[in-house]
Amino acid sequence: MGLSKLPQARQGGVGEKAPLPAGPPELARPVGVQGRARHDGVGDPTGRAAGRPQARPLSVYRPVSAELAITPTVSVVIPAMNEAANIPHVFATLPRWVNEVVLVDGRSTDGTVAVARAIRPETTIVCQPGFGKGDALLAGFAACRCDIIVTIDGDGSTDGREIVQFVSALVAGADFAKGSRFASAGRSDDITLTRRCGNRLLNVLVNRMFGTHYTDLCYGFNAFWARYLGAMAVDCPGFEVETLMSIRAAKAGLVIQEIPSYERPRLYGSSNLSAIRDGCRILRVILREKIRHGRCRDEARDPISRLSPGTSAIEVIAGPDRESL
Ligand SMILES: Nc1nc2c(ncn2[C@@H]2O[C@H](COP(=O)(O)OP(=O)(O)OP(=O)(O)O)[C@@H](O)[C@H]2O)c(=O)[nH]1
Ligand SMILES: [Mg+2]
Repeated sequence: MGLSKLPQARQGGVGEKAPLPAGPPELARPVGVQGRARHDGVGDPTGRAAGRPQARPLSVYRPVSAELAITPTVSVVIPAMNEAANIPHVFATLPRWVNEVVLVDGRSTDGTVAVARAIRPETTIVCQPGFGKGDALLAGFAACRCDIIVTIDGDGSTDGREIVQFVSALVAGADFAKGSRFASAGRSDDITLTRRCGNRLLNVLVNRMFGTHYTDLCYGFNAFWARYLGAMAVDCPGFEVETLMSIRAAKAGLVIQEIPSYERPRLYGSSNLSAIRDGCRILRVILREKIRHGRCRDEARDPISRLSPGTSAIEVIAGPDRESL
């Protein structure tokens, strides 16, 4: 498994998030007092506890596997353009402990949004403002309210049951969990020979230029702490987005952990990716990032404002009452 040990980033986050539901009620059992006790009586409206230790609210017990329970909340962002036939399969693999699912629709004409809402009414549906997968992810990130953000494709090629491995890596200390079809037990039954070779070349290039150890730059299954959105400062519209995020994560000094992943062929429909066109776009992004010496932590501390300067950033067309969460 490739592991890039880089200095810890100091980059700040994306601001305060509103509280989220803690997942299914049966998973939300308080188990004990967390944090240090207060001795000042603050927070006790009766004043009766003044002078006595005051505990913080109980934390929530959220098991994500037989061996692990976590406190951070998890958003899953799914870019989807005409994936109505695939969305039921994608949703079916999502773990029950995921707090928020954000589906970013790319002006689908096949009823993708209706299918998503019918199967999972609490899904947050975002209408992307522009075009392309990068644009869709940025709009999805802007809608996320959780501590951890996971990105997964909507074509059924990736398995949501692997999310636990990404989240485990993050809670164990990684800043950015990068899915890889070519690390350790990872595999792809989807990628063509041409694209496999192109991907390998791009990996070699990036690893040489930025001192990284990536094995799979162009893969859509990734996870990171939301507080590092500013460090990655996504500002590209297309399929080059994963490469850009990977380079910027490295430039920002994030701790990067690759997670082996299995990619199956997309279930229905056809790919939106063009090997030549998108390969060139990825190459351009790599060169641009090399020329730009500045570290990303100094820029775009508010990446969401890049969406549509001066206007409302995203259009959330359905989802839970955002004020109440
Ligand atoms: N919202 C939105 N989603 C997109 C856009 N382009 C691609 N997607 C989604 O991004 C995911 C990945 O796109 P794919 O077309 O499967 O591309 P790929 O996985 O890189 O290539 P294949 O391996 O050939 O499938 C899918 O869920 C697409 O529906 C877009 O412009 N807008
Ligand atoms: Mg695909």
